[in-house]
Amino acid sequence: MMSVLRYAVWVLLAISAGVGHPAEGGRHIVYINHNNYPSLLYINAANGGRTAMDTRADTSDIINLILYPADQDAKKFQKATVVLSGGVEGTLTFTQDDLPIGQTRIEGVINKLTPGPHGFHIHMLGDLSGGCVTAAGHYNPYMKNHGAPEHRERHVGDLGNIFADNTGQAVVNITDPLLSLVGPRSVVGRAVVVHAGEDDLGSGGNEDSLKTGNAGGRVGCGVIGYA
Ligand SMILES: *[C@@H]1O[C@H](CO)[C@@H](O)[C@H](O)[C@H]1NC(C)=O
Ligand SMILES: [Cu+2]
Ligand SMILES: [Zn+2]
Repeated sequence: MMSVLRYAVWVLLAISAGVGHPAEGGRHIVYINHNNYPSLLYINAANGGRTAMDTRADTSDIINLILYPADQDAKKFQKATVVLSGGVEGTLTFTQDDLPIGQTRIEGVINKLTPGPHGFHIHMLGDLSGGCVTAAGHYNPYMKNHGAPEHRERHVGDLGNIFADNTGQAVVNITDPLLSLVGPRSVVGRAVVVHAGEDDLGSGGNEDSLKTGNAGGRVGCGVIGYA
């Protein structure tokens, strides 16, 4: 059984090996997330196989099933980094302290921006072979409209705006409940994109506002990778 759990399998359900709670040896966590009723099912082998359910705020519309073997180091999946290029300069760090569904923090500094607000998103692809444009559209696994990060109707990749000061520097320190570094909605391998203009957060009153936020061209991008 344990050797089977060592391999990640991606089907309709994602079974992700590699994150564990060594201090609680023998415990496996099965995370089931279904139709806005996410739940955490603990199967505790060390406790005679007793199970417990827990629910947390989440807006997923698909089923996530993640099995965590107890003997691997979760810390491998808790940090990611992005080096931005394509006009702007900067490095961002992603941290998710409470895998697999805890919030993710993005911290860093971006330079060489024009002063003012800039749309800031995760785009679907990590393909920057044609520049930032080949990162494709906003990462939107649940097929929602574009919106503000605090809205329920939003793309997973919608992180609002960052704000550059008069020197062109933006300090980023965003905590987002929907971003994850593991599981079916992981952003690892996808791209951060910084836009030339302000994201209207879906309130622009036109069709593009509900797709892109009318944030304009792409002035910087980088691929998110585990760190
Ligand atoms: C980001 O904000 C958090 C919470 O306010 C704080 O603990 C952290 O130190 C901040 N990070 C940076 C790089 O300023
Ligand atoms: Cu974007
Ligand atoms: Zn969006």
